[in-house]
Amino acid sequence: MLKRTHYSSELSPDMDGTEVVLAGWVHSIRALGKLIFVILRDREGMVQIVAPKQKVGEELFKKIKSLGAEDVIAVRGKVIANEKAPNGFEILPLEVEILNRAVRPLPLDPAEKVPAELDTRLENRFLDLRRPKVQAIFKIRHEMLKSVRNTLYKEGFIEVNTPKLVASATEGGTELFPISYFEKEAFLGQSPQLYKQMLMASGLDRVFEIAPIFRAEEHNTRRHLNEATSIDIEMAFSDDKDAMDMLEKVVYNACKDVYENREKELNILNYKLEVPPKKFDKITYDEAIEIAKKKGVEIEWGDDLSREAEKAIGEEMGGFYFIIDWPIEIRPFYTMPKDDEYCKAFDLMYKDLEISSGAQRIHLYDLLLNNIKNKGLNPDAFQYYLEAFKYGMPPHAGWGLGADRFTMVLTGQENIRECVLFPRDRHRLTP
Ligand code: AMO
Repeated sequence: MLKRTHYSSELSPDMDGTEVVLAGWVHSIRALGKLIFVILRDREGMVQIVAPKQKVGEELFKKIKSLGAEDVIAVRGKVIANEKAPNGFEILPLEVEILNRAVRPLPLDPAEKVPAELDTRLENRFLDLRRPKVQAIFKIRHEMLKSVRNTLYKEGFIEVNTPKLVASATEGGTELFPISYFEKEAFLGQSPQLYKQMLMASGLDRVFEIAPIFRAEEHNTRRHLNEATSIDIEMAFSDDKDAMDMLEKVVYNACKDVYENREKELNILNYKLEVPPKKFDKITYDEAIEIAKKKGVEIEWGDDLSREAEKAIGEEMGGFYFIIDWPIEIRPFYTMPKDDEYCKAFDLMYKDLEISSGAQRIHLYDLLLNNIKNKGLNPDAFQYYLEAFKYGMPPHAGWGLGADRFTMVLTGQENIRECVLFPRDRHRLTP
């Protein structure tokens, strides 16, 4: 097999005369009598191959002519500078290896001559992913994940992996996916919450995990998945403000890295990403409710923010902002109270989209046990977790940042499914 020497993006007119090997898919082919134009597409872009019969010879010409859309090929050829070619150069083929043929007609056209509905695209996701626009989203997602890891490594966080087969719920409100675990009842993990906290008692001190969370949400929205990826952190000897500072750093750096390193992909998506200021505005829950009320949304103190409320608040605030000081009743049992009514929880919003939730946690055994009881939960189900609070648990705080929702923000997508390779929603379990 011919071995690739360059991606298409690594070629330029000043390489005129250089012999290279390219590999990829036939994006399009056009035969004009004794001249064939093939556009070869690889991960990094496209390149034009021009085969004049008289130069490449009868045999190679015939082989090239036999190619069809989406066949996989490797081409050994010469870079020829040509002002009229798409990027100022083209490839004169010397050898073509047909690595695999594609069955035609294709269920989806990666060349995008025929537009397709999202459902059809997701059904044929491997083909859909060949589209530069779709690949751009996942390159940006990759850049974000790399940036997040780099920031957290720099801040002294240790990357961990916690179990996803679990015995109890953590986030009140959302439903669990039950599974059969031999003779026991078990569930798919909604959040690494309890494990992150137990690790604070282990002395690992600062941990993070990037892993799936499973939510049996019945509703099919543009912001919810049944399997999402969560970027979770927990930091000991820290409070809610420290956790928010860390979230600002992570989000700011990711925006900056995507802006600086993925200009090409942002252009393909035709999206103008703005690097936010280093510090984000903070409003209290009470202020958020006032904004929503002022804009005519029906909402009472103590209600969670409805979609309408989020939209109204997002319209007023724009960009990234925190909502802090939430009523105790609407936050999970592990959240540290601030006083009798409010707790040390926060949400990070981007316009009307919640992208992260976090809090300072309760590190005191008695208070935590009381809270579990007050929320109507069974303390026995949390015994293994509660133990960690008896023998030296430091104060701690953390957050979960939705990787899929954050990718929506970084790529300007309106539907979360666009930001996930193989989304799981109410109606989709394959591919
Ligand atoms: P929460 O339940 O708010 O908090 O989730 C944290 C973030 O994860 C993302 N997210 C989702 N994304 C897509 N589809 C879903 N169904 C979905 N559910 C959640 C969101 C959300 O902001 N244990 C806490 C975090 C913590 O306090 O550390 C938790 O899970 O972006």
